[in-house]
Amino acid sequence: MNEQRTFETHTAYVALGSNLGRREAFLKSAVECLRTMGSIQCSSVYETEPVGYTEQPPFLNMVVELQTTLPPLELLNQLLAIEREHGRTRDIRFGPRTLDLDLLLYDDEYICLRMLQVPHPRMWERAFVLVPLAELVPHRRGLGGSSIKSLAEQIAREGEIRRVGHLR
Ligand code: PH2
Ligand code: MG
Ligand code: MG
Repeated sequence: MNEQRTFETHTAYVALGSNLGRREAFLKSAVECLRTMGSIQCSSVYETEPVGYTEQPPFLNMVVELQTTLPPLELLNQLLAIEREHGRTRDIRFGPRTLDLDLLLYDDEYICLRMLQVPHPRMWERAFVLVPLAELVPHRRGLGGSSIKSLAEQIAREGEIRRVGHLR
């Protein structure tokens, strides 16, 4: 992995989630922050049942495609800074949060560092990630060589993920 800044643009996919407070406002504000880092394209927004730690409110989730010149670790640091600016605290693992920004994919790179793993190791089992991601890159190959679209269809269960529209 080359951590030097170049003028090349890279394509990154970022998952956004919120389940505390003004969820939609947090997503909107985070999207505006991402827009300052490059050009973006947004999936729809979905309301999703909590996965993992289930004693918490439902989430709003979406995915953003970002064209950026930032190398992966700089991008990660920016994402963590945006989370902090939106009142994110880290109490319960997988627990409620005002804003979660997870780097899913960065070009076709594999990154395996203590603080950053790309592709995101849990993305393949999460409908709240794969369904919005499939809107942006349905034909991209994912785990086991299957398309993101077919992986999303395999795990999306009715009632657990519901499209609520686009951010305006
Ligand atoms: N994030 C988690 C844990 N569980 N469930 C849903 N539905 N959406 C999330 O974004 C989410 C979750 C940890 O990051
Ligand atoms: Mg997360
Ligand atoms: Mg996170």
